Order: sequence, then structure tokens, then C-alpha cells
Amino acid sequence: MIYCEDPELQAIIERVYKHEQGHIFRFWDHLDEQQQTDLLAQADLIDFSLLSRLIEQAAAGKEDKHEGRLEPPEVITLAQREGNDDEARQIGEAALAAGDVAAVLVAGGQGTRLGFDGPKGMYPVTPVMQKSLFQLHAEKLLAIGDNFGVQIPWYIMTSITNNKQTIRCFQQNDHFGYDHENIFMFIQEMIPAIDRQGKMILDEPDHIFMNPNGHGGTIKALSESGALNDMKERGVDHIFYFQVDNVLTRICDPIYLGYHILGDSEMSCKVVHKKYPEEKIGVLCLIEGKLHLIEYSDLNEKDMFATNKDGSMKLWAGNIATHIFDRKFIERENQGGFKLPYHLAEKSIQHLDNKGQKVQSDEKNGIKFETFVFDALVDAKKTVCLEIEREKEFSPLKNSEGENSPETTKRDLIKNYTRWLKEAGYNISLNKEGMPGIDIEISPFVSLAGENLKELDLKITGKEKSLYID
Ligand code: UD2
Repeated sequence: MIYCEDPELQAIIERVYKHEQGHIFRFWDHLDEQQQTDLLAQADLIDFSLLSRLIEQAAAGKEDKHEGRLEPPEVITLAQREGNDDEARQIGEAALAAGDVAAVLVAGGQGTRLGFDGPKGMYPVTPVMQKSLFQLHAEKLLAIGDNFGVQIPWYIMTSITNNKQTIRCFQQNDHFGYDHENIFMFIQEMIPAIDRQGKMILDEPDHIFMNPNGHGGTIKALSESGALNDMKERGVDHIFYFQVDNVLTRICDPIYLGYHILGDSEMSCKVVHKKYPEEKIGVLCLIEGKLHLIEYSDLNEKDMFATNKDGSMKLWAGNIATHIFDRKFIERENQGGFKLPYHLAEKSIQHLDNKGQKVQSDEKNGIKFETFVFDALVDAKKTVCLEIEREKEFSPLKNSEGENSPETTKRDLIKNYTRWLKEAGYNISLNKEGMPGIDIEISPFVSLAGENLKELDLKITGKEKSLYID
């Protein structure tokens, strides 16, 4: 064991050894004083009893307790919505106008699959103006607030890996028009990963590899950062929660808010029909009468491919990760400490060899731990699942190419803007792929879902090289 004169630092060292993680000090003699202090400061933040539990969980392996017991959930389907949306909209609009609604954006992920060097929210996505995801979300929020004479308080979760860049991006862009006192950024916790032997991993001689604790960390971080209290002081009752990557999100959708309120729901979900059984989205289902969300990576083949008598997909309700929470529900979820379960993911993690050289192989040498916000569903007394049309509301940016890539998000934005214009009576010719052949973009300040366009009486000649309507 290594020794320090300072008793407080020595206590940290002893705690590390007690939990059989003393290998993190293997380069100790080569570290300068500052590096030694940094390593101890990082070790001091680790919850070792949680880590021990997770190491045991990893050793026990994945167990599927639910195989074959998953039933389709109750969903307000598109057919059932016909004729009822208006009532829901009015209720949602009243909540927005009364200032009862806040927005929470989760943007703490690492966006590894996209291969973009920076927070995913900074990725340029709009077809003509190349607005970033952050700008697009900000403008939608401002525009919907304007409709009801309010500025919706906006809470943004980042992680230590992208917090500084996110703050700088908002500052440099004058908060995209938002009053900065209505934006509240907060940071989620990090958690160490382990190798196959249950040991923490050094990615630098003085640094333990850690990853953000999953978006389930929102529940804890909202409370610990003071964001929940801030919401309470502002009189917020309902929290609209969305992911950074969906370019079509209807942020603070009044209809959705209305169904949530009408259903007396504590946590609500929007769902789409899964395109095919292996699609990488979580599925909503009932287990012993309780609503659960099973992540695609945890869904076994039997349930994934299960069909109804007519051959249709049994577990069809795919999660688009757009939720509404009641503030009081999040408060209750925090009572008695954070209780969401951790999920394990095998990953390739950069580590150091015995000489301190960095090694990155394709081999999945480590296990990351993450919590999922939707695991809170089982604690909600009432829930609402609302079916939506994928083409109108769901197109996430996940990958650098292929499905859910910059190419598909741009295509889906253009398709939407074109549909709005056509529905407003404008003559836009389409090619064989159903595309207009030019880039089209409509500012959220003009229209959020196709409204207001007819009244504008635009002159569209068909000869434009691109079209931006603002
Ligand atoms: C998520 C859902 C999946 C499906 C899909 C729809 C999970 C685990 N799965 O899949 O069921 O609904 O989205 O698009 O959510 N994030 C954080 N902190 C973290 C981890 C993630 O803030 O520690 C944020 C991240 O910035 C992003 C969102 O959560 O906004 C989703 O993360 P993801 O892209 O890793 O989730 P994905 O695509 O596996």
C-alpha cells in the first residue's frame, strides 16, 4: 500500500485498497504532486459500496427474468386520438399559458456513434441555414412560449465531458435568443467502468476512466443541482423531457401535455410503431399489469419476434424517448436516495499497459454502467402512452451514415417542411422519391407544425435554388 502523511488523503487510499482497487496507484511514483492529488480527489468521489454491488452484478451476468411474459401496453392509438385531440390541446395550451410547464433536455451523452468531436447538440442539422440541434430546439421552445406569452424555463443536462463546450456554445450564440436566467444547466454524475476482472480502468496514469451515469441520472441531478427547487419556485408542475438527437421533436406539444393531464399521469411516453422487430428502440410493454420499457439491447429474441394471431408484431410500441413527468413524481423518486437500477454494457475502453502506454483495441475489454430514465415508469401511479406518426415527430441523429444519420435527418426535415407547404395549398413539385429537389427550411418562429403558412401568401415560383421561410 502507498502512504501519505495527510490523514485525510491516507483515508482515501485505505478505502481504495479496502475495495481491492489499489492497482489504480500503480504509476504513483511517476506522478508529480498535483497528479497524485488529482487522482486521490477523483477516487474520493467514488461510491465504493455502489461499485462493489455493480461488480457483483457484472459477475452474476445478465439474467432475463421476463422472457415470454411481456404483453402489449395500453396505448392511446392514432385511431383513438381522432376527435379527442382538440380537448387535449386546449388543456395543454392552458397549462403552457399558466406557466406550469418546463422543458428538460438531456445532452450528457458522448455521441460516440456519430463520430462528432463535440457535444451532439452543436451538430448542424437544418437543411438550408445549417442551424445546430441546440439552436433548433431553442427556437422551437421560444416560439411555442411566444404563442402563450411565456418563456418556458429550460433545464439542460450535460456531463463533465461536454459541459464546458456546451456552456461556451450557448454563450457565444447569445443563448440563441433565450433570457439566460431561464436556462439552467446542470451536470450529471459520472461512474467508473470496470475491466473483466472487476477492476477500475486507468485511462491516464493519474486518471480513472469514468462515463456519465446514463440519462436516468437526470432524476438525481435535477434534485441535487437545485433545478427541481427552481421549478417549484416558478410554479412548474409538468416537465417535458426530450433527447438532444431528434430533429422532429414537438417540444412542449400541447396535445401531449393535455393527454398527460387528462390521464392524471405521473410519467408519459410517446410511441411509434416499430419498423421491424430488431429496430434499435426500446419497447413499451406490460409485465404483470405494470408498464415497463425494455431497452432494445435487453429484449430477448422470443419477445422481439413475437406476433399476434394475425401475424402483426406483438410488442410494437417503440419508445421515442420523449416523456412528460410530473414534478412531484420526480421529487418522490428522489426520496430515500436514487433507486434506478444500473444496466451493463460491454464496451471497448481505452486503457494503459504496464508501461503506461495507451491501448485501444476493438475487443470489448470493459463494462460500463448506465441508468435509464424510463426505469422510473414502474414507480408511477398512472401513466399515459400516446401513439404518434413517426414521419411527423421522430427522426433521431445517431450514426455518421445509413439509418438515423445526417442524411436521413435532413431528408425528414425537408419532407416535413414540404408537406406543410403543400397542405397550406402551395404548389411544390416532387420527384420520384417524394422530395422537392431543393433544400427547404421553415423557421420555428413562422410555423411549428404547418400552421400560419397559408396566411403568409408566399410567392413560390419553383425556380428557387433553396427555400428558407422566416
Ligand atoms: C435511446 C433509447 C431507446 C430509444 C432511442 C430513441 C436509451 C437507453 N435508449 O437510445 O430506447 O428510445 O433513444 O431515439 O435511452 N444521455 C445523457 N446522459 C447519458 C446517456 C445519454 O444525457 O449518460 C442522453 C444523450 O445525450 C441523448 C439521449 O440521452 O440525448 C439518448 O442517448 P443515446 O443516444 O445513448 O440512446 P440510444 O440511441 O441508445
